[in-house]
Amino acid sequence: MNIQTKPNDLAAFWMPFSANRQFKKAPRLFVEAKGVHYVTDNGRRVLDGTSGLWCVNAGHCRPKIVEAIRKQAETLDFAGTFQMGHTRAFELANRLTAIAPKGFEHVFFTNSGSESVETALKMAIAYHRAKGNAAKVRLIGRERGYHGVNFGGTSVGGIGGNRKMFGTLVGGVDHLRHTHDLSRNAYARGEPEHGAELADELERLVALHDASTIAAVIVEPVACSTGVLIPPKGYLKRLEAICRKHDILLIADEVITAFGRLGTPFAADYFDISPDLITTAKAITNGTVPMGAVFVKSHVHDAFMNGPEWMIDFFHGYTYSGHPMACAASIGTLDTFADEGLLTRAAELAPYWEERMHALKGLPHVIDIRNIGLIGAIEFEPDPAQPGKRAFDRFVQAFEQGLLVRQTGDIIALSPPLIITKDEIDQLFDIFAKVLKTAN
Ligand code: PXG
Repeated sequence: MNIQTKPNDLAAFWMPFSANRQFKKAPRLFVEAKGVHYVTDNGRRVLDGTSGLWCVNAGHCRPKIVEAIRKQAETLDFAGTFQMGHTRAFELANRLTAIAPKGFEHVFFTNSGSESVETALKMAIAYHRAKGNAAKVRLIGRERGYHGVNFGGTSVGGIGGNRKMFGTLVGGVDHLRHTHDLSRNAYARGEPEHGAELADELERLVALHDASTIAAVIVEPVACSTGVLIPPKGYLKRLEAICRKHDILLIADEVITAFGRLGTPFAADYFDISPDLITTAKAITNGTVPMGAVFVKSHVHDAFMNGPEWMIDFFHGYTYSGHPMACAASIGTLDTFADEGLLTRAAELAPYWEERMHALKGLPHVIDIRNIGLIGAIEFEPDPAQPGKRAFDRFVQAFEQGLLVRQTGDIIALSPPLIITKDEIDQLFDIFAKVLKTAN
């Protein structure tokens, strides 16, 4: 059959989380990338202020990762991991547990952040059942949380727009209040002062549902997708303590924060908390090959190892769990992180980043600026007639001026590759300040 394709016809691809009609009228297309830059289809260089979608932590097209993927493709293209194995998956699991926070001795592989979340939620419920607490099935998320788009993740997630079209979602889920409070914390640098007491919301939910029915609490240490909500000082430790008190598993969703984004390998290190499960994806392969991983503490893992030895211990997994290409890409990524000290580099850049972020204060319509590690967000006063439009216009204008930023609601988020230099940070903010000064 002779299939005629039109390479520039944009109709067939229904783009995810996109304004398809707007995009297809004025497309923004990349054809190449290197280091901290993309190149558009008409040859313009665009500074990547978002590490792709928060995933290209080591910068684009890095040689060790490219070579690892190329070599793997010609050596072992695919081997499953159900009742069989291949050496790369075990090698990678050991490499990952070596950099994980204390106590995380096991890794369960998935292919995305959404799958890591589903895996962790199912693992939490199954863990309690395996321990004889079969009534501990409820899941607690948080308003404005984002945990991917599958049914479990959408259910524990707390972004109204992501939920409302999809029926009743998964039952037995409740939510903590979010921690965003501009009246007390606007223009905070790093962790805001006020709001640790919001963790006590969990006690309220325990009083309502009883601890004997609650399996797990899932939160992002920093809630990035919803516009970078940084936890108030002491909040996460307080949440952790309440979880411990009631035998509730704490799941830290580190799909964005793991692998150096805050200047420590994991956010659990940064905030000095010790969750039971950590969900990851994105930068685990520097964004090159889809992969996710759930980091699991021994007490959770070991609870599954009580049946007959020949029997499957956890009835869950994906065809591509521990895919050889993803494993190779991740090993190349970890080598690159280690060679260049990238898991802690954000800590060195953070003070400079913070200064440049907060210098945007006072520009038109800006109502808050916040930062942590190599993450930042600028919040705009919404135009009441068109909420979200103000930030969307600034995102489009920044792209036209050679800078990629990420828009959510009336917030612009920034998260450049961890290899960015101070000069490039200057370029980023020079472009963005110009956009903010000229946009209406
Ligand atoms: N958990 C968290 C905390 C995330 O940030 C997911 C789960 C889902 O991961 P996958 O790989 O299934 O997409 C995410 C994803 C943005 C943006 O610009 C954020 C995400 C994805 C795309 C865009 O804020 N986070």
